[in-house]
Amino acid sequence: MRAQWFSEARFGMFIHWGLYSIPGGIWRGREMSYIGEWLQACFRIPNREYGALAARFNPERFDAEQWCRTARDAGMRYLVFSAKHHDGFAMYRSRVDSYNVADATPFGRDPLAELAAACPKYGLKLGIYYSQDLDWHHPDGGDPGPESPKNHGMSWGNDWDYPAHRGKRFRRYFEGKAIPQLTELLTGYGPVGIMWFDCPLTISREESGRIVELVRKLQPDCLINTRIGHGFGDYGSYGDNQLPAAPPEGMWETPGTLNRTWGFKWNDHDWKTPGEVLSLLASLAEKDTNYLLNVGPMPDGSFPPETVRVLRETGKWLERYGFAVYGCGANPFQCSFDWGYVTVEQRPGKRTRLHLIIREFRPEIRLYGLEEVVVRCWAAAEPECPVEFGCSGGRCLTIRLPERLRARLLPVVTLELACRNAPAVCTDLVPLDHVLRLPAARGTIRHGQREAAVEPAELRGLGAAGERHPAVSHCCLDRTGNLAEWHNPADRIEWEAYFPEEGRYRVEVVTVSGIHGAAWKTGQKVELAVSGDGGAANVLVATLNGRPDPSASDRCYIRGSAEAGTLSLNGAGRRKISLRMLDCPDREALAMTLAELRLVRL
Ligand code: FHN
Repeated sequence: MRAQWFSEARFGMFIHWGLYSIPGGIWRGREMSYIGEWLQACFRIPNREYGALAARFNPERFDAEQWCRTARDAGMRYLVFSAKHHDGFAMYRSRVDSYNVADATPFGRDPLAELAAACPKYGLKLGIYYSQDLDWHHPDGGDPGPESPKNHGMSWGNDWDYPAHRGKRFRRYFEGKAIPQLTELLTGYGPVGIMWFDCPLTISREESGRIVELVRKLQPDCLINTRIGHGFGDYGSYGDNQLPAAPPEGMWETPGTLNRTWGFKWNDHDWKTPGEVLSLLASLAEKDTNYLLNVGPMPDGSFPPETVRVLRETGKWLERYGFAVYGCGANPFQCSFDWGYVTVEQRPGKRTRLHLIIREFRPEIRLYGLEEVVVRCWAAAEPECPVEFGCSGGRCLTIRLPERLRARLLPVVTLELACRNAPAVCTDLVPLDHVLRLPAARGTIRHGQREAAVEPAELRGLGAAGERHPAVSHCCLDRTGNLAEWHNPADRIEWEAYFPEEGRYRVEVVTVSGIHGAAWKTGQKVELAVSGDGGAANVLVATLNGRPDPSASDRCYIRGSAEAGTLSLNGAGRRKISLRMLDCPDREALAMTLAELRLVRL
């Protein structure tokens, strides 16, 4: 299978490097707050001035082998290099346009050619980023025009050098620059593993399709991400730094920043710690999703020292625990766990293994619903130490974590099962450690009396360029497994769950923000009804009053939660739980994206 390497790889290096790396977020003494590679649009720098940066581009420390070695030693299996970003400056030797790194700079070399030569030596697949739509240097580069929403107050297209929107003919750019440059990239650099496209804002369906055909013709094994636009592509790109809530269908990838920018910025020191990066990697691995982690090299061609430090740690961890990530499948349980992550390793002809990647140490952890016999349980490479486990009633498996794991960074405990195939897991939702988690992705969504079917077309494929969801009349499960755009009082979500004990429960509504909104937005009035076992429904009406989740580490799609009061349940048993939006005071600002409902036993 041509995509097998991708699903096994799990971890790749994204590289944003260009003229923008020289000013590094500061232009004429003014500092930008947005991502560094958007410098030209942010300060509306004319091409003549921005292009003059080329005369200063001479990265004497650039060493393609060193970059590839760092990626390999970090445990990465592929690399995606920005051959042309929105500024239109080619970071390779282009015969089509002299606005390129080899012809316009004193450096005079072709970094892409050097990377293409180095990648195979370090076992890396080469991927190429190409901004197929936006091109601020070309007079006809993609421009949604003055009427369209801006990107953080900036124009998507170059309306400072080329303000006459009506005169722009995207076709001229497409035929004259994009297609010829893509042909160069696909013919001049050996095998390309991925063509990574971005921001399909104005490109037509026919044009996206043309690019796909070109890639297929010139490099039949090359994968294409869905940001090519119009539903094309071999694998899905989540939004930047976006975390899916549940394993998706098909192959996916999340591109993520190590600080708050893609292109280098002198003053961005908000680095994720190795623990945060590894948690994100494990969280994505348990959703069967790859992590494309960004590096923004400095103007001298070296990686920022903080980047190198973090990558060294990911490398150490993956050397020890990579077996729990590479080639492993998604968490088979109904929920994710507060203590960490679960992946499945299926080995041809051998017993299946479950790997528990522990983010927060607890003396005991529990798994509910495993319908397979556990043969053996151990903690890897400690040196290997046996781990006690036992059945604590029903389908609940208790695993006692050895004390010596407490001080380790995300240690891994492995359960070997008797089965040799995908483990059977029961689909019941039950409280675990006194918390009943009801993920949106496991609920049944109803629009009035109707059960909601699939994601409506308006929402499909969104998020690639950080777009806001368009106004839709009903909520729906989005591609990340969250219930998005909930403002309609006719909508509700229902779950069936089993309560082993009666008692009082605190109700928490866990939400997630898009990049435009706060997750803990408050003011929505919701109704929670719990019914079953013949008795009258137990109803709670509450106005949400939320707060951000302090442990949210993704910094972009931030989770938050709101308490909705307490609820008493008389008697144990099976219950139907239904959550309804009674009133959403400001649909534009307060539409809710529900991640899960939590009932915490008091
Ligand atoms: O606008 C770009 C941005 O500069 C960066 O390249 C990211 C990486 O995923 N993609 C776009 C925004 O989503």
